[in-house]
Amino acid sequence: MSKTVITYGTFDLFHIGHLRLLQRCKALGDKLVVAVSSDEFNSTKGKATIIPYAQRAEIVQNIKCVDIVIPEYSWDQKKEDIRHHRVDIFVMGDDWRGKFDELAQYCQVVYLPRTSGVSTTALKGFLHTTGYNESNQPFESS
Ligand code: C2G
Repeated sequence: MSKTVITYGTFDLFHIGHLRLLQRCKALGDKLVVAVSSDEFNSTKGKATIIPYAQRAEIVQNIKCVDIVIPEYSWDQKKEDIRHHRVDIFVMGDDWRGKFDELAQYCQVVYLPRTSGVSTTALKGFLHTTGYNESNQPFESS
């Protein structure tokens, strides 16, 4: 009986913590659906993305353990996503522990320990303190 896993995230400046999370999600089932936050939704989280949604989604789609990428437009779409994709397990890193427990009425809810020592915020801070001049323009790959 195949098992479908779903997880949500921005995946900006994709790093090893994101990869490890996705790999561990996939290890819990057979099919992995990843909802990538749109730039607009991400700004409601108080975070400005550096890498535009289309590129973040394409990077995540091309990761070996990822089967389907969908956009995340709002906090409220999870229940519908779980129904639509017949999700068995909802997974988030444990910085979100407890925040999505209400989804336990629809599927199993799992919080996995984060990978220590790396975060997009830390990467941005490192670039800033080492002289990277944070511009407000989104990064446009050449
Ligand atoms: N993560 C991790 N280890 C890190 C950094 C992140 O395991 N060192 C996990 C987070 O816990 C999350 C996922 O990687 O489960 C994606 O992290 P972000 O891109 O920061 O996503 P976030 O902004 O937390 O958005 O509706 C839920 C939100 O969209 C989650």
